[in-house]
Amino acid sequence: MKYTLLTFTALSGVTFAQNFITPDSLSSTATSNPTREPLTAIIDGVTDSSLGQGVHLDDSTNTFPLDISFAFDTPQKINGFRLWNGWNYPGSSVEDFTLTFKDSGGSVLGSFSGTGSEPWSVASSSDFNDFSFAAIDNVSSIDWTIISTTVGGCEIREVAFSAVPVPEPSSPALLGLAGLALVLRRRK
Ligand SMILES: [Ca+2]
Repeated sequence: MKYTLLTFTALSGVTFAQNFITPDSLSSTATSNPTREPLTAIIDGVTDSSLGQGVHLDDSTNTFPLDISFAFDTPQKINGFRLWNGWNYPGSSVEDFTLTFKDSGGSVLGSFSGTGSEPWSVASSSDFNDFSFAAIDNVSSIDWTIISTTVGGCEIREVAFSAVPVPEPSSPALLGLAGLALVLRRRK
């Protein structure tokens, strides 16, 4: 029975929930509507549709495709993208886009293409587009190319990326796995 307990410990310490992180910085030549907010409003951690929490990139001041580059202070293993698409003006959001993942030297590690969808009404914090893909390791920067938009540009409240957590050596998961390995060795 002791063996069963150790096995359970190993499984209970492993978490499969997605862990969303905000990029540490961004750069772009895009121009946010001057009556609205700076581009950094899409990585300020605020996802609701109140004024001041998102950007409006209209096609009178921007040319699409349009690039926004995100950077992380430490390399990340990325397996998902969450886009709080649209803001408080239904009919203006990101449609086709590409994400290009790069390492700290600027070499391309992989890419992902997706299509955003417009919130059906004024957007709420829980109203986002989720995209999942095979994990890409050692990502230091991500180029987000917005290829097409709904009507006359797009509004974006926030972006985040799903990062695969690196387990701490002292975490219950590793202790459990070590215990399981010990039991398997003893069983031989
Ligand atoms: Ca925001």
